[in-house]
Amino acid sequence: MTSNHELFQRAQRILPGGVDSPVRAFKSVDGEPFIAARADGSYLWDVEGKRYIDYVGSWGPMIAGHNHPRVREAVERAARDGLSFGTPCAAEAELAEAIRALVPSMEMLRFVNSGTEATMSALRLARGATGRERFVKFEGCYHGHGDSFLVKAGSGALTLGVPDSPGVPKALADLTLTLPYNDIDAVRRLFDEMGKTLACVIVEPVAGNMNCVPPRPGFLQTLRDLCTRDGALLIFDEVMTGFRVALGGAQQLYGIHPDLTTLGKIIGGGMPVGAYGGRRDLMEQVAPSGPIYQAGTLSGNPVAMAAGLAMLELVREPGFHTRLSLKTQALCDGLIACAEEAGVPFSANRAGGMFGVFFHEGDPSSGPSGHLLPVDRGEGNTERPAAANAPRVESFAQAVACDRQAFRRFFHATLDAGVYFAPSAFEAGFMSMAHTEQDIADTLEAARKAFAAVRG
Ligand code: KE4
Repeated sequence: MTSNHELFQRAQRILPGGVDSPVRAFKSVDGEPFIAARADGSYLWDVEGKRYIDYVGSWGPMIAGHNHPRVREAVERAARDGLSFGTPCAAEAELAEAIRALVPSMEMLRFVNSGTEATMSALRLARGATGRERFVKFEGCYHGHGDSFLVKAGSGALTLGVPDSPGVPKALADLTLTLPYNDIDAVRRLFDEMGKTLACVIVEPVAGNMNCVPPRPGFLQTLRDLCTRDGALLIFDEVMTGFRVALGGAQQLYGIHPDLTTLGKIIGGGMPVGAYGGRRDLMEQVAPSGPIYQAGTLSGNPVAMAAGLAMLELVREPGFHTRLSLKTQALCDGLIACAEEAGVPFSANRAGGMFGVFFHEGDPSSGPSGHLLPVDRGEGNTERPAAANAPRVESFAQAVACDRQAFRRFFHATLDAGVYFAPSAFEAGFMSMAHTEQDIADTLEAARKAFAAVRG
């Protein structure tokens, strides 16, 4: 039997870092990744046959559990008719209509092959439609690896961008303005100064790439109001939150109507699919109906569309998101209780089927706390959390200040016990409908021991 280590060694000789996406390499938690051999339901198995309860779920798509029979059978059926046509196929409009039914702000949309393509295209559309070049993103938010997004806050008063990766042209980075997430005053100041020069604001409506950080009350509405006032477009990047924090995504959960939305992950059911869409007057400016160019060989691939259609059927089932939220709540409340028992300063944020765990420096007497986001009771009837459950972590600066070494120890202790959390203190976790009460009980048993290891 080939070992995880041998296969990773082989991969490192031909793939940069041995991976096709950096976070998979375990660089921020040390150690080597396991090599997955198969997945089913809430579990992954590595090549050595070890089973893991999986809270990464392929970084979001596996909300119904891995290898769901209805998705797999849809893929098998579609594949029998051919893998790719390069012509229109009926499933594209079918899936687009299914998405619009759940996300009505997407009056018209275009399929691409990843979240990165979706955000790159939405930004080009915003720039083309407004004739403006500058745009705003938020520190700690990730919108894929398009050049304009690999930019961090500059030191300048105008928050001019600084490339966050070699290869990103300074001239392009200068057009990206970066603000602190959840900082309403900073947004107001920037808009007062240059709102009428902005093409758009792009935001993760629940941040999932600085760990899980929910929007402060009023943050998203302020973005909406100021974009409307100054003629900038509001882009909700719902690649992660779409169909995960609520059936209609964060825009349904928080009642905000963006001009454009980007999607990915869940809408492909595990196959490579992204989408961008929104106001019809904007989308009709995309080629070939308009001059703003965007294209893709495998966009709208029939097999991927079939997977997406099957997945949306599953998430539309009555009570899906209520049940998913309750699973996430059981996990987070249990982790908070285990941390309290061990005297580890800890907090957890959650939103529907996504969550984040934070290890705090310093005095355990500060105790753990949790942040309850509105729990969607279905039909958008969300129960607002009591003010007492204010989030412990609601900014990038607070997330960065957390104890990464403690997270590393927790991550490896739970991994050794067969529980796979995201291999980074700055990633969100993902619950699936396949996770059972027993899975959560087993996870909490492993966590109880892991918190003891963190305490040392
Ligand atoms: P992809 O190009 O990876 O399909 O999507 C990019 C993207 C865009 N917007 C948001 C809000 C995202 O979270 C992502 C991708 N998410 C990461 C997880 N943090 C994907 C995992 C990875 O990079 O390997």
